[in-house]
Amino acid sequence: MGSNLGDREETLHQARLRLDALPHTSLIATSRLYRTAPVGGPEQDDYLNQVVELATGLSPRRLLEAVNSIEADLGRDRTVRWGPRTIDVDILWYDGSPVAEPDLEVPHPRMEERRFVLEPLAELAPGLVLPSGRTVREALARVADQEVERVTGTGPQ
Ligand code: A4P
Ligand code: MG
Repeated sequence: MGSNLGDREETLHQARLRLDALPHTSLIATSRLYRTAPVGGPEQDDYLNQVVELATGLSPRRLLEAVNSIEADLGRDRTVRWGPRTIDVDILWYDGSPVAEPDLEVPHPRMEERRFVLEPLAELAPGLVLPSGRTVREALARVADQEVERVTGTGPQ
């Protein structure tokens, strides 16, 4: 998840609550929050990024629909690709079910190039083997130049 508009911590908190409240779904692990420099898009503020793990009975497709409605609920306005957003929730990984469709690709095709994804993901699943054959930990070592900083605040995560 990523947010770079408005009260970013509160938005991530609301997104976690909504994910946990989805049918047949519960939130089982959350990374800490990371303050990250924007990758791509126009000049914009830093993001807060977080990775969460869900146990779910929803299919990848149903999960995407649910996630899209959570984004809409939290005020996501899709005008600029890679532009600033109150909330972006992407499906990075779905156990056992790769999906390759025009509007849904899992594992997320750009996750390996992005420290803002890999750093929080490494807290939850450092040994996960990505499509390149590298583990999350190995992929992370290759993007060390991107600016990412763990948020040390005391608020809820
Ligand atoms: N879509 C396809 N696969 C997926 C998936 N695995 N999970 C489709 C979620 N959605 C998926 O996404 C466009 C369409 O992607 C969706 O309608 C869905 O059908 P979007 O959220 O509307 O637009 P976007 O996020 O601007 O585009 P995109 O291509 O998903 O962007 P990225 O590559 O995910 O990058 N920098 C920092 N520091 N932190 C960030 O969080 N995020 C982005 C977005 C760019 N730079 C960033 C961050
Ligand atoms: Mg997205």
